Amino acid sequence: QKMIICDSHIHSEFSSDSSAPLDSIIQKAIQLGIPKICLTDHHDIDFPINPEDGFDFQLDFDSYFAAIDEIRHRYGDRIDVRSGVELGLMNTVAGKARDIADKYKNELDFIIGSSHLVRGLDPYYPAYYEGRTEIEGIRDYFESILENVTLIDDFDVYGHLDYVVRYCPSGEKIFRMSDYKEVFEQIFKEIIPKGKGIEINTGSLYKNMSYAHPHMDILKLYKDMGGEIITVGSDAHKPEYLCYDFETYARDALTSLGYRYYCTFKNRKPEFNPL
Ligand code: HSO
Ligand code: ZN
Ligand code: ZN
Ligand code: ZN
Repeated sequence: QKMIICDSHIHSEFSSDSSAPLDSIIQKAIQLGIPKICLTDHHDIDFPINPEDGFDFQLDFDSYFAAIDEIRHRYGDRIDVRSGVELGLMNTVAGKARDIADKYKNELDFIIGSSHLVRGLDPYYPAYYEGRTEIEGIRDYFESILENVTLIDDFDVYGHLDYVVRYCPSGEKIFRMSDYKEVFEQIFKEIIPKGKGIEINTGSLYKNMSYAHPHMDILKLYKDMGGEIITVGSDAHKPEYLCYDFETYARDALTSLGYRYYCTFKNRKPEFNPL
């Protein structure tokens, strides 16, 4: 029985927007039978605190690594627990991203670089789309990713490439690859030669979307341009969503595009696992 053996995008109570105890996540992973898991709690560099929810998305790295150590002692005979981070990137944070990757080079197995903010605005909040068309808002997000990957090297895969589509007022139907194709070509031209990847993120499937991030046309372009590094993550913020739709969606999505492997990371290096 084949299975995708690792969830590489998971949040616990160390993320501002999750209250899931680390222990509950690991217990769920063991129950699901996966032999590895990579925790990727949020750290959004220079995130402006939102007064409505008070979330600051700052990770207390020392407590996080200490808790992971403790979890490894408790469950290490049953599951391989990797420590990663989902690093929120912007064009202004290159130096700080480098500092984090350097400071924790012995602790971090994996860094997802993600865009949660474009010029200080999070698409999650309605202000992001105010005063412009949806296509402009979406384009701005993708162009900011291009800027980030040009300026910043301290990530292994770029997270949920079309996160911005999840929150656009008229929903996913507004996205057409032809409106943005040349931006993605430039993004992939930048990251593929550096050995950096992307992820398939099934988190959208238990929210409001019919497909996982990113859209199949984006996954296909990465593959067609020679990209080979792809991780699989649920973006679960609760144990119940661990490995969500991995077998019922992610595997078929990847194999239908001709992907034969997905990656897991240890010490910032990819391991290739058959699909
Ligand atoms: N960055 C979160 C979404 C969020 N933004 C919640 C603000 N609050 C994605 O996990
Ligand atoms: Zn989150
Ligand atoms: Zn994210
Ligand atoms: Zn996430």
